[in-house]
Amino acid sequence: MPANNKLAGKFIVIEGLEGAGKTTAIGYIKKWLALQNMPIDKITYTREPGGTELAERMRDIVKMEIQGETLQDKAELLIMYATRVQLVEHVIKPALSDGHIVIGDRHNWSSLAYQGGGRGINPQLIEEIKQVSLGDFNADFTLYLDIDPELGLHRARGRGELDRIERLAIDFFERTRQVFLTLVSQHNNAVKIDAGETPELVEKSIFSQLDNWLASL
Ligand code: T5A
Repeated sequence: MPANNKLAGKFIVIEGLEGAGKTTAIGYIKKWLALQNMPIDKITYTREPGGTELAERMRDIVKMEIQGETLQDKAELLIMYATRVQLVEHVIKPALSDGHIVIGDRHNWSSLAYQGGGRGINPQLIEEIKQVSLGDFNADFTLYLDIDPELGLHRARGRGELDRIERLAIDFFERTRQVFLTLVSQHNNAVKIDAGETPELVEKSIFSQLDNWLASL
């Protein structure tokens, strides 16, 4: 079967800390998809939180700081799932049904890692919210870009001012990273990429992991 037929209807997710290079990696995946003769109009890109008009407005709420009122951890978690439901139902599922490949900049693992690991919310509670809101909907393949949080935040600072979450203490990101590492070790359909390497080496690793995954389909 031609590669582009195998890729139709698949959902690839890129996960990682801030500055890991997720946005940059999307450019590499775009190049790889062109090599597989995937038509441009059959590729859908998403980002979380966000990706629909309502979800983008909720993203603004999550990113902003309001004087005198703290966004509660559980409220933050629920907003993440509210945006995800909007995106999955309005964009991702219709695109997959239409034979697109969907490339997601973050998905469910970000909630387990940031709200579970970083904020310390019980992972069982997160799993229950995930089941209620999304059921068994999951990524087909996850590329986790692993980076030392200090380096990631240093890179993120280079592209502008840090937002509400990015200004948290480094141990928040250490805990977040640990959950990502545990998740990648528990899933056969996920791989870890060393995102601390040069862009050329990261691109090479992503190409080789995508080649392996494609061969397994
Ligand atoms: N969040 C999100 C939750 O808490 N729970 C959730 O459920 C979800 C979905 C989203 C925030 O929300 C949180 C996590 C986040 O705090 P965002 O803006 O979508 O925020 O995501 P960020 O991770 O903050 O996006 P960044 O732009 O910071 O990171 P990227 O996309 O990983 O990095 P990228 O590609 O923009 O690269 C950053 C810089 O590094 C350079 C790039 O040129 C760029 O300047 N770079 C490299 N430099 C050297 N070597 C390399 N290999 C490089 N790769 C990239």
